[in-house]
Amino acid sequence: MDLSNLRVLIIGLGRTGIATARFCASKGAHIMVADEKRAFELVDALKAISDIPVELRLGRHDEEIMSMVDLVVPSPGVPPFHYLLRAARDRGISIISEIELAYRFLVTPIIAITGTNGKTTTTRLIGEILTVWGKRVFVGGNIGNPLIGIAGNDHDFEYLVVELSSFQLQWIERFHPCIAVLLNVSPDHIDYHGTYEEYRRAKERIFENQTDRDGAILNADDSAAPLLGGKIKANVMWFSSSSVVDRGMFKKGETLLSESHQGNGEEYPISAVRLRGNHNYENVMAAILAVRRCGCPPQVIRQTLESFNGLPHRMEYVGAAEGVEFYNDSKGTNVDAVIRALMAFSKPVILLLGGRNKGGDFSRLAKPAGEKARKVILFGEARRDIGSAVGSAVKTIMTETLKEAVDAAWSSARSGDVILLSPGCASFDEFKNYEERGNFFKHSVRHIIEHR
Ligand code: UMA
Repeated sequence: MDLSNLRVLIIGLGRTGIATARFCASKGAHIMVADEKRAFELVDALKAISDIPVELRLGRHDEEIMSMVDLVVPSPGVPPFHYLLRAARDRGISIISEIELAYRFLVTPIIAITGTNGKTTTTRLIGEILTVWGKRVFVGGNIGNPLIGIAGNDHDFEYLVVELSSFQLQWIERFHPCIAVLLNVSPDHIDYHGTYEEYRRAKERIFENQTDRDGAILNADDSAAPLLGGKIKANVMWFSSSSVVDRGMFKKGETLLSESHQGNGEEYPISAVRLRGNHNYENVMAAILAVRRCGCPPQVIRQTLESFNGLPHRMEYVGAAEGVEFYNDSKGTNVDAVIRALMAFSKPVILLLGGRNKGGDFSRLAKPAGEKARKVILFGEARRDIGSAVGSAVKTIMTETLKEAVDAAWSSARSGDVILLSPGCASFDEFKNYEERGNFFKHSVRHIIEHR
């Protein structure tokens, strides 16, 4: 792809927009950057591009700018119905995501991971196993370091392990991973995609450009996967935490077993895996299938699994006080993640739920919350919506902020309880992101532990 003198409109000046602008500038494109924010809200971002020639369009602007554009690269957070994207479509202007643009300049094999939940854990685990094996690996994407950051500069890597979101996949054309993993799909980001079907369609595009030389890894417990598996051109491998699969991996008792048509199975004892919970065993199986396809020896995998601790803000143990344990699952921003988190505990749970509603169907929480939670503490913008969906199944307490929710949880906890922040919502009503929310929770918990 020749970017020289191409007129590129980048929408959004966050991490993706900055990296894309820098890359396009290095290739001699004419760059225009549009962002809804004003200059005073973008001070750091503007500093990050101050040394490259960029035409800025801040705040809301006229769709007429499209008459000056050959290519549009929207940041992931820009929804498909955004007025500038609509205007670009109407004029037949090409729209591609940053991962698609990066792909055109990459030479290293890509292992791509998507799914509603577990993608960061699986991405990091694959990266870790390959690194322990001695490979030179880039780990990035939706994790926080955009793929475009290494475009044209990836010759020294042997694998690119990339977490992808539906936002990034919806604007691909040729993007082609040699191994693609779809961990699971459950309703999320409906406010952005419009419908669950659109969200799912975007995720499934991860397999779109694969050929019979590639590997596709799918969850056999996902009811829509058999139909999808039949349409994929790549070699499909399955994983399941509930039933036997004939090509791939499954959980049997306390062992993760792999099966292949050749009958040369392998065993990975769960006792040697640090991560806990069926959802994590699924992530582990998907990771094992991916690295085995790369030829990584089982002993390297076992060795890595014994030391891989998981990630902050994902079912992270924070500490205990007076027999009450605290867990931070701030990354649990959708209903399915909350259900998975609840299912991992056998002790009574006091669940902290709330934040900004992303269009989640909270009624699905009523049954699992009724079974597993002794109380649900509601907070944030979505508290009333969630309260009316789960209130008949479990005792709820209404608070406004996360701080009040933590205090209410601690006041009502008894020895033997688990206090779990798994909010099922986005954080943006009160925090910058889920990390800031999780750190705030951990700080509040440590304060309780130290001052009780
Ligand atoms: N903006 C507009 N108009 C809009 C939307 C956004 O002008 O309609 C502007 C904002 O004012 C802001 C900029 O765009 O200045 C932000 O762009 P962005 O929201 O795409 O954020 P980035 O900083 O580029 O981060 C993105 C991903 N963000 C989202 O998908 C929302 C990051 O994933 C990712 O780490 C980063 O690219 C690098 O690839 C975060 C995320 O929450 C972690 N992802 C979702 C998830 O995991 O569930 C998909």
